[in-house]
Amino acid sequence: MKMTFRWYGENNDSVKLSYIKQIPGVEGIVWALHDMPAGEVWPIERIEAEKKTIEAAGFNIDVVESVNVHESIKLGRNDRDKYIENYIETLRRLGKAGVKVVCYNFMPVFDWVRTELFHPLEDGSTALHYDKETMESITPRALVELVTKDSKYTVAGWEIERLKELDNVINEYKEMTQEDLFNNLQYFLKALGPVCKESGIKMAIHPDDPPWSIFGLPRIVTNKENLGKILELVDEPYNGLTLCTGSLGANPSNDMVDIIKTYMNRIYFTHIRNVRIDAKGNFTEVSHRTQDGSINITGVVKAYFDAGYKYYIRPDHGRHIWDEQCRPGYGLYDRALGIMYINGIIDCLKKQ
Ligand code: CS2
Ligand code: MN
Repeated sequence: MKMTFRWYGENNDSVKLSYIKQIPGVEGIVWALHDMPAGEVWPIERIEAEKKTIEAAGFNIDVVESVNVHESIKLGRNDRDKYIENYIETLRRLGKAGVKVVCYNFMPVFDWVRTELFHPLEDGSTALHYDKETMESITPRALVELVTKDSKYTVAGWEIERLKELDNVINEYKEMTQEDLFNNLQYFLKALGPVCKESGIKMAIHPDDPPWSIFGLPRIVTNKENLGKILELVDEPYNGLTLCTGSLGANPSNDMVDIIKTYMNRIYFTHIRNVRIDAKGNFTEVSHRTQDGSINITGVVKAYFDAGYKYYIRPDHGRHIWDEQCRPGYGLYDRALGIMYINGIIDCLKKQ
């Protein structure tokens, strides 16, 4: 497996590429043009500039996270084809630049959802947290204010442009069933077939985070059965998964090791994150170490190791430790610790 690290770009990240270089074993930077609105074609010059910066620092640019999907595509609006055309053009350009895997998500309106970004842990660090009762009583707009107010960095998935029409868009989803969303995903994926085959790009859908419906919006990337269904929508290698252990694993009935073993050959990108789930189903993001949370991280890494997994892996969100000032969940320190934990597990398995 190839270790990677998510980075938000020059002047948009508290972490320097030269720091990432000092984490043993990192081969690639997971990147995106974070200011590009969903639905627009990514400019070639900007793709090239990003490639140059990342490669000059000694990393590959194989994985992009994310090319965001325009709401019209998810909703199946009449104007979706024009946004799909734009998406295809972006993929063509990324393929030319050498990108191999594109991560995306198909969550209506919201990306990941939390009720607190700096929830205190017993050890004095803070981390992202989800409280079920708060979610039941809060309005979508109040949630947006809550999530964006405490961060001086843009929060990925909560881009202003995507939230402008919040109330209207939520209304549009009122009549929509999960089946409709599956159909719209299939329509989208089918259209990407030719460009993916021509450029060798693999699409890797990210699970819904958390993996259940919020604000009555349909969500489908939530469990083993649905992942299987998604792969069957277009049963071809270019249609694959991003396996995020902390997203899917926030539902204790999702057995991560079993899911990974089942879909191994279609998982092109892996996010390793641990969460601690309490008796009420609230959860907090914790250190990557297995015993610190509810997810069997050791078992997950072993499943990949045993299968000779050759694709990309990265530590997902980390805690905020050692007073680091960073984008919520995306500091240097705890993600670097996460990598060393994963490296340690792999080395033990190798030596055995
Ligand atoms: C999140 C998401 O779990 C994660 O990695 O930080 O924002 C994720 O990048 C998107 O859902 C992928 O499209
Ligand atoms: Mn993830």
